[in-house]
Formats: sequence, C-alpha cells, structure tokens
Amino acid sequence: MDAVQQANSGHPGTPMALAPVAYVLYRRHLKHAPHAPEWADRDRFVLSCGHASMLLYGALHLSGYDLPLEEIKRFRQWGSKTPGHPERGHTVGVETTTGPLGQGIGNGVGMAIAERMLREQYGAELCDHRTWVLCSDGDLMEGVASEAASLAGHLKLDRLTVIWDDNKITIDGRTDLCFSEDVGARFAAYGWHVLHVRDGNDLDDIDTALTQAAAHADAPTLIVLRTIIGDPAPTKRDSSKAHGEPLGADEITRTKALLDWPTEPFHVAPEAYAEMAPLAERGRELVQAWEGRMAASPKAAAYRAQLAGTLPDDWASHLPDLSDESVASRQASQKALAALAPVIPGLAGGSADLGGSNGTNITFGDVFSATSTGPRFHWGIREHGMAATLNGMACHGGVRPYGATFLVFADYCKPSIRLAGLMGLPVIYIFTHDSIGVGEDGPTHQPIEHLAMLRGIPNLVTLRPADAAETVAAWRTAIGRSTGPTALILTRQKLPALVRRADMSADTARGGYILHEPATAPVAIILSTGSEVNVAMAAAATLEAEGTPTRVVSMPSWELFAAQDPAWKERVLPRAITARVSIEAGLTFGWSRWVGDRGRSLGLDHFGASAPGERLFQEFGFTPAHVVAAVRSILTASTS
Ligand SMILES: Cc1ncc(C[n+]2csc(CCOP(=O)(O)OP(=O)(O)O)c2C)c(N)n1
Repeated sequence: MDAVQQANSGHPGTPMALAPVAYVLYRRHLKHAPHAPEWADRDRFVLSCGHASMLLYGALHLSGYDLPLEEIKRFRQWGSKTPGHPERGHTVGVETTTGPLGQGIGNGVGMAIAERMLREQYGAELCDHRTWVLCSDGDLMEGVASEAASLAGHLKLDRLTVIWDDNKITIDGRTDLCFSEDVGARFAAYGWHVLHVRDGNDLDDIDTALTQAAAHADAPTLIVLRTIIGDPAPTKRDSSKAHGEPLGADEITRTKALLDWPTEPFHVAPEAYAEMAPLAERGRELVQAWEGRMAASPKAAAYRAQLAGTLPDDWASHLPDLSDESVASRQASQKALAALAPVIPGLAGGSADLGGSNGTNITFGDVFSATSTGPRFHWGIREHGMAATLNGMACHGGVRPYGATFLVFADYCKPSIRLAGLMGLPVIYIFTHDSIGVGEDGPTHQPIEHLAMLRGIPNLVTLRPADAAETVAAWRTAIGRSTGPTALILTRQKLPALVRRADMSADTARGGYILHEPATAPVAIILSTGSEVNVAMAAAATLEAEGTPTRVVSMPSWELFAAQDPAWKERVLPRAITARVSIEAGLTFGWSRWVGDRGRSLGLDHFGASAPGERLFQEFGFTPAHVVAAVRSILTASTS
C-alpha cells in the first residue's frame, strides 16, 4: 500500500490479497537460498501477473534477499531495484521478466521442461527442484497461457504448479463481463491436477494445497485460489479500484486500523522479520548439502559447465563445410543443426508442427514427451506458447533452446521474442519460408514486414544468410551468442552457392561484408541479403560488362554490421560511394540507413500473391535487370 502510494502509481490490491499465499510459499514450500539467489537447484518462482510486482519485492525483502527496504521505498523510481514490473537480471530473485500477461505461464512451462531434462541427465541428487507460478485472471485469458498449459498437460510436467488468483476482478470491472468458463475444468481437460482453495486468507488450506501439489505425480497442478482483491481495504476491496491505482491516504489509514497496524508508512513488524529469519539458515544448509553432493559427483564439472553455457573448445569444428552446396538455406541449416546437436550441451528444440519444412527434423536424441526427456520437441501448432516456453528454458539455464516456424508466423511469437531481447536470453529462432519465394501458398504465407519487425526488436540479432556457407556461419554466430536471442531467416527455395569459402564465420559475424569486388575501383554498391544476393551478383556482372564496376555487399545481419567499428563500415560502405542500391524481398523500410539519401531500395511494400516463386520474383521486380536499371538511374542522375 505504502510503496504504491509513495510512487503514486502501481497495483496495490493484488499484492495485498496474495500476501498470504506468498508467505506460505516463500516461508514453507519454496526451496530457496536468499543469500545465493543464483543457486542452481533452487525452486523457480514466476510472478506471471507482473503488475503485482510489489508482492514479489515484499516477499524477497522479507525473505532476506538483497533488496533493502530503501529500494521498496523507491518503488518505480529511476535507478531503483524495484521497477514497475519485475525485471530479470535487475532485481535479485526475479527469475523472469513479466508484465505482458500470459507470458509467465509459458516461462514456467519452459523452466519445468529444463529442470526435467537436467534431472534426467545429472540425477536428482544434483537437480531436483520445482517451478511455481502465480497468475491472475488476465494471465488465464491470454491465448499464450492456454497454449503453454495444453503443452504442459500433455508433457505431464508434474513439478509445475500454477496458482491462479481467482479474484474475479480486472481493470474494466468484474470478470463476468467477458470471462465465464470453468477454468478448473478447462485445465483438467488439459490433463492438469486441479485443486481449490476457497479462501485466500486461509493459511492452512493454502499450505495443504501447496503440499498436495508438490506430492502429485504425473500432472502439473493448478490451484484455484479464491481471493478478494484489496482485502481488507474498507471501500476499495473487491473492486477494480484496488487494481491499478494507489488506495489513497485515507483508505490506507483505515486499512491499517482494521489490521491493528501502525500508521507509519513502510512499517515492518519485527515479528515479520523474525518469522522469515530461519530462511537464511535453511538456505545455507540447502546449498551446503548440494555443494557436498556436487563435490562427490563425477558429473559436477559437466553440470556446472552446462549451467554456465560453456561451449566445448572444439564445437565449431563440427560444423559442416557446405561451401559448394546449392541448397535452400533451410536445408543447410538442418545440416548445421544436425552437426551441432550432439556437440552443444543442452541444445534442445524443435518446430511448431513444421519440422520437415523448417529443417529441424534431426535424428539426434529422443523426442521430449511425458515419458522421455530427449532434446527434440514437437511444440504443436502453438507458436506463441513455443516462444514463451523457450524463454523459460533459457531463463532456467543449462539448455540452449531453439524453436522454428515459418517467418510469417514470427508474428505469433513476437511478444516472447521481445521479452527474450529484453532479458538477453540466448534463444535461437529458425524462421524459414522467408519471402515471396514461398510461392503458391500466396500472400497469407509470404512475409513482407517481418524482417523489419524483427530488426526493430532491440538486442535481437537477425541473420538472413545468402547461401549454404553463410547459413553455417550464421549458426556459428547464433550458438556463440550468449547475451541475446538470434533469428535465422531462411529460404524455402534452393540458393546457388555464392561464397566458395569453407569458413565464412568471420565475414558473417560482421553482419555485412564485401562479397564481390570488381577488378577496378567500384563506382556503385549493391547491398542485399538472403536469396536476393544472387540477383545482386548477376546485376553486378551486367554492370561491369558495360563498364560500371560494382561492388556487392552481402549484409546478412544489420545489427551485427551496425555494431562494427567505423573502419570496417567505411571499408564495406565507403562514404564516397553514394550510388547504392539495396534489394531485399521485404519492406524497404529502414534500408535508407544503408543506402543513404542518394541510394534506392528495391523491395516489397505491398503484399505478395499466389503463384510460383520465380514468377513472383519476376513480377515484383527482383531481377538483375531491375537492379541494373536502378544503379544506372542513380549514376545518370549524379552526372546530369
Ligand atoms: C498482454 C497484456 N495485456 C494487457 C495488459 C494490461 N493489464 C495489466 S493488468 C490487467 C488486467 C488485470 O486483471 P487481472 O489479470 O485479473 O489482475 P488483477 O486485477 O487480479 O490484479 C491488464 C489488462 C498487460 N499487462 N498485458
């Protein structure tokens, strides 16, 4: 109440109503060590309804995490450790960034998957923890939550417990305005074990439910916890007024009087600290016991390395040399993935029902299922659930998750990709069928604006390789990246082998490089990515034949190129050469950054059509002749 009041913004009612369950969970059930918030064998807790962040900050503070009361007093202020919504990596004890409703449920599913994989690999003496998610009505209205919950039920993730704060209030009013299904029955139909706690203030009932959830084998558990938002605020409880605004000084005073609590702001009863104090000792004991088991285990070094994401020294040497192969980049990607799967510890993933198309149908290991913990996943047609789950796997650590679908359906993954960027998670996306090259399936399946969308996400690296060799190098970059997600943008259609060098990794890792240099000093530059690079090469050949020496720059990744030192950028795109044409089968949006004021961008600023891909490339101007004309027009304009 006080923190929200002081910040003059935030969400008081839900933290108030959920304080009892948070207490029971943090004090009696969560396996955690406040002094060692990164301890690998801790239980994971996800506050999916991130707007209730004060609940988490309060629980962390009282449990003895390094989150002093001063930080709680600075709730939502510049530079504080208590931002409006919980941010992973910013505040100790925050396992995942939440706020966009529904995501946390997918994250929890991913964490439970990662735990199960590692437990199977390293044994319960080293890996033996649970995942607890607290969510709200809004979380369970979101489609992503349904996708993830359906998957979790199918996989029988019995170490996952979701506690649903059934307070029947959202921002617009009571949930019966728009939400009337029997959620418990829905989860039961997903294969979940469902429990009910009729009074969110009943500590014993909560305790019993959490115990039963932990004891239940073969299914994840949903606890339907009936609470009264804002309880016991006298006039605002059980109303949306308690949801997202300060209660007001009067209401706070009256609430404290009801609780027999001092009016002084930010008062914490010494008994509260005393009650939570044993967690410190218990946490130390837990970690010490685990360290003892680690010391005795021959698997400990490998486990630590895998948790740290350490790559084997020679991993890149396993990548295939595809420099002579004229194949679709999705096929090249499949070969790279097949080579990496046995080599990269914890590499795990699959496709959203497009494994054959996406090139993720590799044979290494088993399929992850209710009875197997293999590294190959069938996410089902649940792209959003897949992407949210990948985030949870990456948050957990010890796995390198990847997921695949058509590029056009990256839209369905977008909210989770954005969070992967925000959290700096090393998730890999394999997005195939990357342009009108898809052909006959038509405009519903032809991505246009998707590259621009992905390039707009901070900390996401997109890589659209031009041929098989660049694709292998793109995988090398993706695996080597530990500070954020990477999207591989791949073709359906076959691509000629352009770059006849076995090791393209350095060039590709720079994001943009000189693929072709004319015999004499270039007067024009064609920039391109992916399947259009071979159009650029043909155009450059024509231009040179008519006396216009032209450089071709392959630019698989804008983000990586933008991060290069000025000397590299100047070498690839010298300021003096202003006759620049870009060609890419997607929005021209953003290309002016690279072609400059005098350049031209050839792209697609409208939807595609249903026809064979080659015909579409012709119809929409992705031809050498069109590129040649564009270069000529710039050069003519500059001399006239
Ligand atoms: C994807 C998404 N849509 C909308 C919002 C804005 N928003 C924040 S809380 C909320 C709903 C609040 O209702 P509920 O989930 O029941 O939370 P409670 O009132 O119990 O705190 C909404 C719509 C959001 N955070 N995420």
